[in-house]
Amino acid sequence: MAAQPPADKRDESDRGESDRNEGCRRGFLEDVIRGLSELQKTLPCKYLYDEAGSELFEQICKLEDYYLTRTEAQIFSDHLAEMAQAIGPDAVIIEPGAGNCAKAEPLLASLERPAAYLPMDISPEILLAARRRIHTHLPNLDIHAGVGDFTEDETWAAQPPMEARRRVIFFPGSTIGNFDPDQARGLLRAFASRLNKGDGMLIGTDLDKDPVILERAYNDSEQVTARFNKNLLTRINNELGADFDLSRFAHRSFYHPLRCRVEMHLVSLTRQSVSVAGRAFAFLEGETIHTENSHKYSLAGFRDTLRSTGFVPIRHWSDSSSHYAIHFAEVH
Ligand code: AVI
Repeated sequence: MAAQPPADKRDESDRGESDRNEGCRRGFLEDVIRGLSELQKTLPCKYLYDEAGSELFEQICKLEDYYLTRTEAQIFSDHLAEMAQAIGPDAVIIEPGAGNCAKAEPLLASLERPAAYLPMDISPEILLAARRRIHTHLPNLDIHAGVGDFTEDETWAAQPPMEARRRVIFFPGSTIGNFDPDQARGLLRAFASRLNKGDGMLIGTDLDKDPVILERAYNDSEQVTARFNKNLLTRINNELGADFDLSRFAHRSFYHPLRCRVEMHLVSLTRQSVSVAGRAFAFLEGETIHTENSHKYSLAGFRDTLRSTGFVPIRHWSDSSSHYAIHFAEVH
């Protein structure tokens, strides 16, 4: 059994935990009220990932129709040695939004004398389990897990200062695609500002392609993506006392060619009113809640984005169908 703090300290830390939970709930409620009050109703995609949503996302990653995860994994396994060479020896690897750190582990194992690994994630449990697992395979690697939201300064400020020949941000999974282009540039500029000249970034991006392939990936035949999308309404019902009737909403994803993105929506199947924490929101039949954007980049377009945010694109690796790319860039 894990050691417990003394009872008085436990009360204090329980209170801290419940204050944090209450703060999170309040932030969630504010975002939901704000999003549902807009002309085009929206909900921030970060709320898709509660426990059930994260499990559904893991299932999505294994789907035949969702080519992104396996294509990225194939590129990593085909080119790991070249990536390790591009990064070079004695590097500190920083991974914002690391989750279970599964993608970093083979990379760390192929690096020459990695100086340290700094994964960041909002879930302390997932980070601790990952640290334990990596430690058994790479016992000499220094691992400092940072708990927090990687878009916030305090999460970065809590990192230990590290002497290293080079620091490299590792940002796989096409997570950058879920940020609108302005936000994506803001995030990349923030990454560059946390690094020094000559430091690096290894980042995965899904590439623009035939809309049929894209739409299949986000409307999979097993309907897992539909469950992932609708789980957001279940979460709002459970956590915010709402009364969304899931049978009156449908999942819809489509490619928007001018914006080069797949949009995910929840469509109201009838005219209806939904109550969230005592506030009523009216829906017309066919009206949607926009729940996610997944931007698709061209190779040249993403290299331009890198150049405009403080990086120099050094090289990239892709699959034979050019469905996905992993870029290595340095800070200039
Ligand atoms: C996490 N992210 C990169 C996924 C994507 O493809 O945009 C999330 C996702 N949404 C629906 N399917 C997968």
